[in-house]
Amino acid sequence: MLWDIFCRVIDNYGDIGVTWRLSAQLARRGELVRLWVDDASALDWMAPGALQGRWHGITVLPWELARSHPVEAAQPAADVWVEMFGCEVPTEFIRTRTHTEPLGMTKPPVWINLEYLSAEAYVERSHLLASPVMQGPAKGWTKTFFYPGFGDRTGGVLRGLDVPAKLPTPSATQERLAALGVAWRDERLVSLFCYEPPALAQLFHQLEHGERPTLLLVTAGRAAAAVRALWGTMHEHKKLRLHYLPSLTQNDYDALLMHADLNFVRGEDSLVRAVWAGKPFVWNIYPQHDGAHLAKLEAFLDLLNPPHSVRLFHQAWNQRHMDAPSHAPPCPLPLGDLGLWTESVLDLRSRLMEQDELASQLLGWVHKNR
Ligand code: TRH
Repeated sequence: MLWDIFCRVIDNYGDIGVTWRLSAQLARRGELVRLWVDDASALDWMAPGALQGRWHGITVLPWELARSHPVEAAQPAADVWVEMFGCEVPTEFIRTRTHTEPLGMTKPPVWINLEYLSAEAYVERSHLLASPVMQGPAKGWTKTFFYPGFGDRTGGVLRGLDVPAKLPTPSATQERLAALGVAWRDERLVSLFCYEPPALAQLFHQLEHGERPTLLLVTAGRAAAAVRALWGTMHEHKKLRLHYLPSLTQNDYDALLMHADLNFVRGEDSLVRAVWAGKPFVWNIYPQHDGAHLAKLEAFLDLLNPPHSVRLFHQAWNQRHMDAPSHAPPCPLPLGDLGLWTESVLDLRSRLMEQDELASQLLGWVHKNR
């Protein structure tokens, strides 16, 4: 089948990261994807070759083309339209399709609105709800809401083929890190991908004074900027050593999570990868102005059911500067609870392994409803 997948990048890398991952997984199953995106720049490092058409089955196209040259852009007509995260197919593009295929004469595409991931209860209630289009050129057609999620009655999460069956050996880790230009001295390995958590300074203080040396692998972008704001040009202090990573390919980033002892992740896509990596992790949830992210965080923690100390640390890690009391009590990273913490991640991972993953579910549903 031919899929038109539409993505608008709001900020950060999650919108395009999830969209790319879904496109790649569909292509791996023999589907053809036209990926319409308004800002494809992150694909340059996330999936080298994507913009040059070197990924079999996927063509990355500028969103603007679907608007400015809809007649050419819409040819051949796709079987499926996917709107990622509530973005909307350009009206001009829809109009071309409704003009050439007036309602009632030929079939409209299967039209999916793929939503954000959440562990909240509304996901099961809303998954696969139909939404009739009430206005515009496609009036009378139907979109279907597809909700990623963690339960049986949701659309599942993206997986891929690379979930490790066993832990990587130290020599495999050494090799993987060397390939990324990281010299590892057998310290505790921690990866850091975050926004600007006010608790960062406290975490550094704890790791500097810890018993075991730590190598902190700081990802490029906002995490690196937040760390530099604290540490300036310093790279090592007491028991803590920093290594600033370049922007990694998505595959290299996924692999890194499997090799680290502990991962700090954020947003949506890296959270899912952290679960697949099977290592303890801390989630920096994408903050929303109305505070709605806090209920989403709690719902996920209820699902993960980690030790109480991990829940407390998440609450501290996800305080924003404006909410953080200036004399917040110290909330240490619960390194003493790593065993139970890991167990909770592995337990969630095995529950997810039993679930059909997102690309298969989506494909199955589209096949049934064409
Ligand atoms: O970048 P994010 O914070 O994205 C967020 C979320 O998606 C959020 O839900 C959304 O509303 C907001 O953006 C607009 O975090 P996320 O979701 O983990 O996406 C990061 C992507 O970047 C993921 O696909 C992994 C990838 N990545 C790399 O490929 N290489 C890297 O070096 C790093 C650090 C990340």
